[in-house]
Amino acid sequence: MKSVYAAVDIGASSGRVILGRMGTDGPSLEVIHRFPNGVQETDGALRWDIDALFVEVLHGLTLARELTDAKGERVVSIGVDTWAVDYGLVNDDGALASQPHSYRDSRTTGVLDRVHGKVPFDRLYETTGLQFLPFNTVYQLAAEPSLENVQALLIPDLLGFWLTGKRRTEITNASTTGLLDASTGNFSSHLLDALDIPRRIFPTLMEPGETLGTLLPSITERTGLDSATTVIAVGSHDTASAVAAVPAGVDNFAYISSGTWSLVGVELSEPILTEAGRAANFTNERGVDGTIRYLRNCGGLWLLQECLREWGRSVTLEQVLAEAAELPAGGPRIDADSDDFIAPEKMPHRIRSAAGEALESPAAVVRCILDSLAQVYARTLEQAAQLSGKPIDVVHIVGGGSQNRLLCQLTADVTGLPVLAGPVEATALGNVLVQARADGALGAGALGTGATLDDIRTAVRSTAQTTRYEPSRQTETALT
Ligand code: ADP
Ligand code: LRH
Repeated sequence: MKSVYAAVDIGASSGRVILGRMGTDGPSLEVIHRFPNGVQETDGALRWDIDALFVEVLHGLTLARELTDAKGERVVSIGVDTWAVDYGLVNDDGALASQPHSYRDSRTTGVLDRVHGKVPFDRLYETTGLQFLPFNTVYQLAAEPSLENVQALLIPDLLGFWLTGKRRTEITNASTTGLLDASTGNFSSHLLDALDIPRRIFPTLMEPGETLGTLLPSITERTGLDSATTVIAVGSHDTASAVAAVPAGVDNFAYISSGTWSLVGVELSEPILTEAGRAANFTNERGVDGTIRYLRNCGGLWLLQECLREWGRSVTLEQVLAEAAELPAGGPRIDADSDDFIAPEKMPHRIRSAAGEALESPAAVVRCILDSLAQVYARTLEQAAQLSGKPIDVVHIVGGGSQNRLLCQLTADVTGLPVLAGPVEATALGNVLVQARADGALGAGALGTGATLDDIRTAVRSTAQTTRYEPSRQTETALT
């Protein structure tokens, strides 16, 4: 029976359940279920509706079973990745205290000084190498009324717990908590103690490729999947899975994982915990196979998503992008990276105020967003090269934003570097390929479980669709 791998990939704006198959040419994906995601105000806070998301996951897995049954295939494993940082608090009986807070909630504003009073930010950075973001898990935990007798399960770990009954903490996502020691790869007991966070707060760490467990009877009954189906830890931080599937064929590459956020950086084998890196707010997040994602979390297409939400049906993404592409280069720009754009609501108004110029049409607002993002990308890539000493010959853009032709071209223009855009579903590919490797199925079995990250990328290149954008001098000079 042919083996199929199910990837559950939930971003801040949408989720999907995808079937991955390994063919003689390489991996192929079939998106079988898509569902929207977004923050909602509930009980006076911005939260994720995790119960509704889990219903969607189970629906997707049921479809996976139906579709594979019909073809005489079998879902051998499931991997779950989501956005980072957020978690659900679960008591000893496994009950969830409340729907998880979203990182866009303002509850951490009042606790930053308290945390830094106990451990100043430079000391946090020295240990964790994590960039300052006001919503890092460490600050969210400080905003909880109590951490007694609970464990924090990061969102993919929470979904994994609901599928298998097993509690673990996958390491790529753990590296976004602000409590993982970047040098040792363990939670820092020193930081946990200094911040009065109980040591048992996070379940034991696990690496991508390890088995979390098999499905609970309630899940096999609900989905029809068999009880031998395993849940495999993948790069459960969506960005870790996306970076694992960057179709790089050379060493000197940089990546932009472009979705709600833009994750802009390079891949390293060791963390860089320097003062200069801290000043530039670069992060050292863990990647698949112990790699380091040396990157900055920069503003992203959230700005555009929020404008579209406000404009409603009268403005479509396709139309507004086409109109924005017709506008001249060199228009107004904003700091797309500013914390002022983290919260939802009134985005067009906030962008117009920040631009300080009349942006008459939706297309003018969109052009301003994209010019500004391209500028942030160029600045960040230059810093990444400088701080890491790693030259950059090509920039890979993956994720939903890789379909935005204007953004890709502007990025090539402003950086002066070729841009290779795609695959759109890099995250799901990274998820599927880590599962396939764990199953010994990467490289048609020849490489088996010993396949490296390079082998994973070679597999991606064999079937991924990419579009190349060359820098055009005209726009480059207009924007820099
Ligand atoms: P996340 O994982 O953070 O939810 P995605 O990687 O799914 O984000 O990317 C979502 C973004 O991709 C949207 O905000 C949108 O701007 C962009 N996008 C999606 N489809 C298209 C398209 N057809 N053309 C251009 N951009 C697109
Ligand atoms: C992208 C992402 C990013 C994090 C943010 C919270 O989806 O995981 O890497 O910084 O969400």
